[in-house]
Order: sequence, then C-alpha cells, then structure tokens
Amino acid sequence: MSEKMRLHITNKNYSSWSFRPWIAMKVKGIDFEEVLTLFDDDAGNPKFREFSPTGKVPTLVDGELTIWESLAILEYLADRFPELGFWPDDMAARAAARAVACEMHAGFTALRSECPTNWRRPVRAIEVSEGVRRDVARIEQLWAQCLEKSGGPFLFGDFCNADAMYAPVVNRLEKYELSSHRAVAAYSAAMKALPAWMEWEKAGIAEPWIVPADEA
Ligand SMILES: N[C@@H](CCC(=O)N[C@@H](CS)C(=O)NCC(=O)O)C(=O)O
Repeated sequence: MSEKMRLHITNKNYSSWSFRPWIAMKVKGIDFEEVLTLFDDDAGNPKFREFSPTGKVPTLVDGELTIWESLAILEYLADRFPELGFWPDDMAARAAARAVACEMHAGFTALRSECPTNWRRPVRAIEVSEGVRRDVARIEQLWAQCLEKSGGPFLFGDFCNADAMYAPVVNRLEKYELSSHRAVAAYSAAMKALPAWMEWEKAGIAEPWIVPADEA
C-alpha cells in the first residue's frame, strides 16, 4: 500500500459528510489525494457509483481497500495510524468520544435537513422547527460538558474524530444564527482557527456550482 490514499468527496460548499474525514486527515497531517466529483442530484449522482458501493461520498480508497461511511473511514484511520490520536488515548474518554461521534452520525436529523451546510451562505436566521431547537440544545449541552471536562480547546482536548464529526455543525450554527451559547463560541473559535478549516472554507466559497436544494 505505498501509493497515496484517495479520499472521494463532493462539492466543498455543501458536503458536510465529505468534510468530516477530510478535516481529520488534514489536521493529522496525512498526505492524501483528494478526488472531487460534483453533485449531480437530478441524475442520482451516477458517477459516485464508480467508486462507492452506496453511491455516496465520502469514500476512502487505500490500495485494494475501499471504505465508505464517514464514521467507518474515521475508525479505519485510527487503526491505520494508531500514533496520530484519531481517538483519545484514555479508554473512558475514547468511549465518550465514540458515543458523541455516533450521536452525530445517527442523529440531529432536524438540524441536518432544515439547515443544510452552505459555506457561501450569508449569516441569517430562518424559521426552524422545535426539532431543530432540540437538536441545538443537545449540541450545546454536549459541547459544554465535553469542553468543561477536557479543558478544551477541542471536545476531548486535542482534535480527534469526535471533532471531525461535529466540524460541519460549527458552520451550521453560525450560518443560521442558531446559538449564542458560550461553549459554542469557544469551540467554534478553536475550530475556525485550524488551517485545515480555512483551507476548506476558502475552496468551498470559491466554488461556482449551485445546488438549489441546499439553498435554504
Ligand atoms: N452516512 C453517510 C452519508 C453520506 C452522504 O449522504 N453523502 C452525501 C453527500 S454529503 C451523498 O453522497 N449524497 C449523494 C446521494 O445520496 O445520491 C456517511 O456518513 O458517509
């Protein structure tokens, strides 16, 4: 497995799932090849099927191995690079980090569907459902508890896979003016100071492609 790993992603302006392993790999200093295949929702994204068994991104290719699903990719990276701290060293912290990562992977559906990731979007509040408010309240509680326990700046101290899972949420909370919680402000500042964050943001904003369904 000497060639570089390939991470398949889609439009940086909109794809929150793509951002998760991408920012983790960047923060941990992994040299990988990024392959961007544009969204083609109207046609059902047929090109995604050329590299992904589910027809979804992100998908990581490492030699003969193809790994799909963002959380499985993050777990694979932790196995492949055990020295890089993709999960916290401490067993209890690692269990909590996995729990909050799973919570993100499987939940917060109201927030995800009503407030799509959109880096170009000017900051502006919209009418949101009770479900979104509940999701935001849980995220505020979770971030506040993790930061208090770890001392920050990231959820478990140093950046880990749990932060990769929540990175796109930082953007959503800001763009739709969803929270004025102190923990959200502190965590967002830490996330936005990462060179990897700035690199993705710059590229996303510069993209010319519009996906109407994600323009809430
Ligand atoms: N559960 C998947 C979700 C991946 C996902 O929905 N990706 C979107 C892009 S952000 C996608 O590929 N959509 C294309 C489609 O559904 O046709 C993961 O965690 O990787």
